[in-house]
Amino acid sequence: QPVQYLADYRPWPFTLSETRLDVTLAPRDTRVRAELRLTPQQAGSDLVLDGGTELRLISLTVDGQQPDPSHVIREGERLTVVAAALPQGPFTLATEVGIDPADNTAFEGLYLSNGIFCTQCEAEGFRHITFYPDRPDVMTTFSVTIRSDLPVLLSNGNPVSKAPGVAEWHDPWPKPCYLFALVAGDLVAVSDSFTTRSGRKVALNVWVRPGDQHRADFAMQSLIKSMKWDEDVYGREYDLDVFNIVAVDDFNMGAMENKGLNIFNSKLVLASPETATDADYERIESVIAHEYFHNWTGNRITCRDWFQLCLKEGLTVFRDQQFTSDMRSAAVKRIEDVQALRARQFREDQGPLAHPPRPDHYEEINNFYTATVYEKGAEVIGMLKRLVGNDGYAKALDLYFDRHDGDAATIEDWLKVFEDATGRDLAQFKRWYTDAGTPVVEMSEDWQDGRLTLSFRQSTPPTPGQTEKPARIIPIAVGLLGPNGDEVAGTRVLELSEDSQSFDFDGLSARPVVSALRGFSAPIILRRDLDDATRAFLLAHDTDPFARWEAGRELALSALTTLATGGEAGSSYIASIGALIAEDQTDPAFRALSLNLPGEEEIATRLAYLGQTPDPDAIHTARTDLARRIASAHEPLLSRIYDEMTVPGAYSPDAVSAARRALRIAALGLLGRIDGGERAEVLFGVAGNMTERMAALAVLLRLGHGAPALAALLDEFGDNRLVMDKWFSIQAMAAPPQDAVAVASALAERNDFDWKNPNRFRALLGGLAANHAGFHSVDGSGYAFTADWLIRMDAVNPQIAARMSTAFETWPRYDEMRRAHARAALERIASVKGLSRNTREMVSRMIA
Ligand code: HT7
Ligand code: ZN
Repeated sequence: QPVQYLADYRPWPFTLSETRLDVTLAPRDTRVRAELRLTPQQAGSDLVLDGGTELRLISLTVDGQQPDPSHVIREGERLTVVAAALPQGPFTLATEVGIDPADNTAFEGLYLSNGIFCTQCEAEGFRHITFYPDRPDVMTTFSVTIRSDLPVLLSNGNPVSKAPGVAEWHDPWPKPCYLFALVAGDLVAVSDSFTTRSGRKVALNVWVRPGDQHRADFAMQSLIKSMKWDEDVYGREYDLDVFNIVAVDDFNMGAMENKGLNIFNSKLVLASPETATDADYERIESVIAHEYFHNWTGNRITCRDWFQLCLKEGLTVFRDQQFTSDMRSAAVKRIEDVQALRARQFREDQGPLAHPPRPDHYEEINNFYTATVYEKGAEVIGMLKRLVGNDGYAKALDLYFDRHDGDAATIEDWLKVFEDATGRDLAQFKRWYTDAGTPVVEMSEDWQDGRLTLSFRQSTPPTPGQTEKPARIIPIAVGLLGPNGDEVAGTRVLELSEDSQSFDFDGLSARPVVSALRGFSAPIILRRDLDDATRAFLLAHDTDPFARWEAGRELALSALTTLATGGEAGSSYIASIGALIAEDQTDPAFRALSLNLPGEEEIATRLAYLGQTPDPDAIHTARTDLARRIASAHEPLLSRIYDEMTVPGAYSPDAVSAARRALRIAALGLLGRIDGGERAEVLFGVAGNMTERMAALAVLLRLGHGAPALAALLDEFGDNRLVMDKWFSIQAMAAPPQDAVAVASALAERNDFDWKNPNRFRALLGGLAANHAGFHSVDGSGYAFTADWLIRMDAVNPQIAARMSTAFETWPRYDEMRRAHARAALERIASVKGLSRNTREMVSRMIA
């Protein structure tokens, strides 16, 4: 398939008013009969359908007649019925194909996961089920009959009938085929109901394997909260009689928003205190919400084409972030989101894979489900909201739902509703969607006669294929603090729109300290010359939680980068952080976030940004040493925190309890540097929850004392896939760097390294990639090991191989030796005969 260009978009020359599917399930020979009700829109158009090369075409008729064989042409992933064989008015195309779900290891289309038939159709999986116009702008109602002896047979929409061996479903809401789903298996449901504000009673089910029911309650409660929140905050009601969620073990991503039948990776549904961490619970709540919110932002209003992916994903991430802020601590959520954005999206923007939130070309769309499309897409909406205000945002969203319900829309449509609802011209703002790269904004201050002048200069470094980067609209939220820490001017949003700009603050009696980029008001890098004393002041006094945390982060990063390049630093940070964590009234989650040192990857990114070549071993040593110094300097305080932050009573994943545990384990991580792992060993033995056990295990592994704890976990949870995924990943992640590749290699030899399962593969390979100094071993062993496995995975599951290949995306910033090893590994992957389009595109972009 050649490169696809946004500029080449053309509407499909037929309309499709109805799709009927009749599916007879069998592991090796499933039969799919499809009836499509079509009407030509342009005389003389051939009917071109998508269909995988593996589909066995059994029959094809047009209005019940078999066309002349010369009028039906199969070429690659296309099936064409030439115009001469088609009526000029409406007609029915009927096909029957045979497919082999048991052989489907790519988990795209219809496949078997542990005895459960399930589907994954986004982005272009439906073409592996039947011949079809597999594009999101073709929307139709679906009626589905499923034939199988399995007890539970599910599809989209509302149930029509169920008898032994057969079930019928009808989805009245026109949808593109990427939202189609079918599930069949021996499943049990945790059930509840939700009555919408207009009185529709919706049956809710979370379907899991028998025996897992007790781990599905939290997912159900998360769903109910999401349904209520979307009514209260966005006025969006659910629109079917049932909402089903199914958990499956083999799944390429987190979850999928199929209409009325969400399918989830089991790790995002199943949770119990002894198997799931606080982070798992928070993630389950947010992903259940995310998929549910797609019902409006994605399903009722979908995307015209896949270039518009951030239309649904950016908005739905933005909505799920708002939801989590409302359910938990808004300040903590914002800091977590910024950390994730910087770790994943800034990394993308600064490397060879940089692309805009709305790309204008791609080879393989599955490679564009990225942090840029999702998380930066959400940040862009956050900026829009900041620029037009809460009322403007609410009006624009109401207009969006009114105007585009039932549409396959574009980013232009989205911006137009904001323009029409608020009167604001968004032509320049649109660059956030079309231009790649993270803008760098330099801020300087001038103080004269009671007037403070803030001057800004913005620039965006070039990215692949985009050298010119005109100025963007950038909202910078600023507040001013007086010498005693009082806020002398509340938050004001400065709007940058030119390369250079200045703003005055008049009538000030003393020179204030500027708190800038409050709430991380734009996804940029803000550069300002601040000394440690001013950062320490902001860390002590800033009233904006993000800016406060950021001041501490900057102090830590400046110490760590100095230490990693042979300098002396850290005392200012150590003193400031001690004062912060001693603040008993401050949210423990905030204190925990501030106490956790930046990771090694983040330090490397900062060094690269400063124009230096990061040395992974020196970074590791610098971070370890600083952690040890913090622990020694504050041992009594950390020890008190560790003892006090226990959570009495039965485990609960709520935000308040989780915050206490977060601070407790942050203290444990530091104390483990000086107590020989004594506390961690005790905690691992007595903790009744996975959060504390995993934290304790990480401490023990770092010290090389993890064997007994690992054996205990294996004994207790050897048959629990989700716990075993953690068991694999933590070993690769927390191993001392010099052992990391050996540890990963030994794990890969185990019988329970079921590598075709995406979670298990990600656990091991992702765990190693997260061990910064281990993955970037100077002998190239981390790269070689990863390349071996990517090549192996590519032959069975290209999506997973391509996604995991991003472990290499930062390779150009390292030293010559490492670069040579990385390039060799990438070239070795590129040289594989029959390499998938997915991995080929990723690797060639990385070595371009
Ligand atoms: N819209 C979904 C994205 C998706 C996906 C999910 C599972 C497996 C393969 C997939 N390809 C694309 C998930 C979401 O963003 O909600
Ligand atoms: Zn999504």
